[in-house]
Amino acid sequence: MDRLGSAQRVLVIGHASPDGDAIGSVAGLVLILRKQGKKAVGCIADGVPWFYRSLLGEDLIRTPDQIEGAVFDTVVAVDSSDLARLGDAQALLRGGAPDIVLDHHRTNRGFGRLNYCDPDSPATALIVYEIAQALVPVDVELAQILLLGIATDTGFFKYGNSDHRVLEVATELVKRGASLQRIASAVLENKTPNGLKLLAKMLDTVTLAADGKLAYGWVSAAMLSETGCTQQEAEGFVGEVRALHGVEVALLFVESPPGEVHVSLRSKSHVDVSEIAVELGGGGHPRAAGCLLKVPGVREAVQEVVPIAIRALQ
Ligand SMILES: [Mn+2]
Repeated sequence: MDRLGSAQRVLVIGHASPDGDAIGSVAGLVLILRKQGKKAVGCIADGVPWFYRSLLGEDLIRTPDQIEGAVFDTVVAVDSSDLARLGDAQALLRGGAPDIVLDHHRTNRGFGRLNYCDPDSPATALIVYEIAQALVPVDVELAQILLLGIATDTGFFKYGNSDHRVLEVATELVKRGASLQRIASAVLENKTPNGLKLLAKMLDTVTLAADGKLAYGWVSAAMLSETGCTQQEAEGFVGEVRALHGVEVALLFVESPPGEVHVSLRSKSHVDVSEIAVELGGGGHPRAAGCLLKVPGVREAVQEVVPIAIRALQ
């Protein structure tokens, strides 16, 4: 915190393929620093997906090429468990490491010069809220962006991490003018007709194993090109697989670009899927984790990951 206090020109980086918590934490911290009179800007490798854009100011988060050459005295990485998660934004780091890491992933590798990681915090945005409370007034703009991070990382207050503290903070943010309805509409009601066609194709692949305790499905590069979709449109598909009654572990394999397969791992009650993800070079939380495999295709990824998941269920 002292380190952040002395900073004057700050770059805040979130992870590539950002979720609501990455966006909320980056934009929230940038707003706090600007309210303190500092120069601050956010950066996310792939930029902000279109459906989040109605929820935050345009000048808060840039892509790496938009801020190349700018000078910062402090770089903060948020909601990211390791350096590789920053994607192309790694090029902006001096000496190959951020000055400060703020995170809540149990699998955080401590890749910053200073590291603050609270695995008991349901969202990095909740940590940012605590920073805001100590430093600046939480106005409607800041409240909205922090509620985005908290709502999305708790599955809109239905995951096991939605404790009374989360609901109290959410209540406080709503009191300050944040709209849960706007967030839910932007995040959950953004499907395209092509995205629904892709979902239908994915549902067709769903396979059960381990006496119905494991379910997995996939999206191949061919399925993406046949439906004219990007990987972004498969976001959330793993939740459809986990929704099956009796399933403890759900896996979704997404091949994009060809030669790379993103694996999303989810569990319902007791299997720690972050251990599986770490074994495969990724990271995450006990109930939600991910990893990236360099394999020829979805079939090879399934062959590699499914036996590990079956073992974890035994
Ligand atoms: Mn998070």
